[in-house]
Amino acid sequence: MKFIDETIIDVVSGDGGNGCVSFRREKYVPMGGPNGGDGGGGGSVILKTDANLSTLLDVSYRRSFKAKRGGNGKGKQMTGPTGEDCVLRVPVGTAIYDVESNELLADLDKKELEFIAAKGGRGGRGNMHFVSSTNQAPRKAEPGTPGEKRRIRLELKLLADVGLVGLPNAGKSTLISTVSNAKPKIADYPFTTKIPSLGLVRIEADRSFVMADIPGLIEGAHTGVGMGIQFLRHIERTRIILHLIDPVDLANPDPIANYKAIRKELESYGEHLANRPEIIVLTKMDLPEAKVKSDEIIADLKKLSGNKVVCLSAATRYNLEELLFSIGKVLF
Ligand SMILES: Nc1nc2c(ncn2[C@@H]2O[C@H](COP(=O)(O)OP(=O)(O)OP(=O)(O)O)[C@@H](O)[C@H]2O)c(=O)[nH]1
Ligand SMILES: [Mg+2]
Repeated sequence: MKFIDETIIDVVSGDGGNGCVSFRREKYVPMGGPNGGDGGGGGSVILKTDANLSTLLDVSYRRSFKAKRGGNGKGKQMTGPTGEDCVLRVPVGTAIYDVESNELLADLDKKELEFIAAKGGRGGRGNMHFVSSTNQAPRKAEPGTPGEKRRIRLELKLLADVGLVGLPNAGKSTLISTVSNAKPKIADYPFTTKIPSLGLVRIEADRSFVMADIPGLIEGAHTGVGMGIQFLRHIERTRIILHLIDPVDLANPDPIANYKAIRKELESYGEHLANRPEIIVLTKMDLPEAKVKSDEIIADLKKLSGNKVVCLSAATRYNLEELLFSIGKVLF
């Protein structure tokens, strides 16, 4: 189980703009004094925590992040424009390390925290600053200081937001492998999944979450039957439970009874888990008999659970968007 999301990026701040050499030109004033303005400061690369994110997916899509250069100063004491910062949004809990020294630079453990990963260069001073009693017409101005360049590693301990539960063969691993980067083993025999896995799911720009796939539960799991309920601890802190039901499970032909059996196992694990928001997912809708069966039971299942029921096919992606949308509504 990959507990840590990690990515390495290059951050480059903007150079400061150069100071300007310029002199006043006015009618009837033969020798105007120096009036070259300062260069603008370069932009910084800033990491900022966002409570809506729970993975580093958005950052890891790009390798390098660059802020803008400051503008050069101009005559008439005009300061150059400040370079725009480059702001990266990262999830709360992101730790930042310098790749070269492996030093921990910052631990962004609260929301709306900022860390300047590369500070923008300073703008150079224009020649108006260099007047002295011996030099009334300085031809000197400073160049801006260069921006910083640094390679950093972002590290995030993953906590699952969404947990998948259901009988063996319900289609849990197939679902996580369809919507996320997780690639668990999938097969048509029970208890294919023996260890939990985590997947990162992206639903739109700046919206991603962590899904956990765990081994199937069966009736009596809380007494140790099958693989037991010990794996429920991996989804203990999730914010939603997706309860997957195969409506045409040959080994367990009554989907309503299946639903109740799994609910009983969740309840025996603890109220906190049983009271978690739940979305029921009827799987394998590409099979005609699954569609027929789901039409028969959907009203009863809604009434019994009081929860949303989504009919889904991971194989054809039927209603996959709708499911992700419903998850997004609970999470964000
Ligand atoms: N036709 C069809 N078959 C599916 C679909 N999703 C899963 N399956 C099949 O159902 C079987 C079980 O799928 P898994 O994803 O391994 O089920 P699981 O819930 O992870 O099972 P365990 O790990 O044993 O608990 C496999 O043969 C899958 O190919 C689907 O959308 N349509
Ligand atoms: Mg599985």
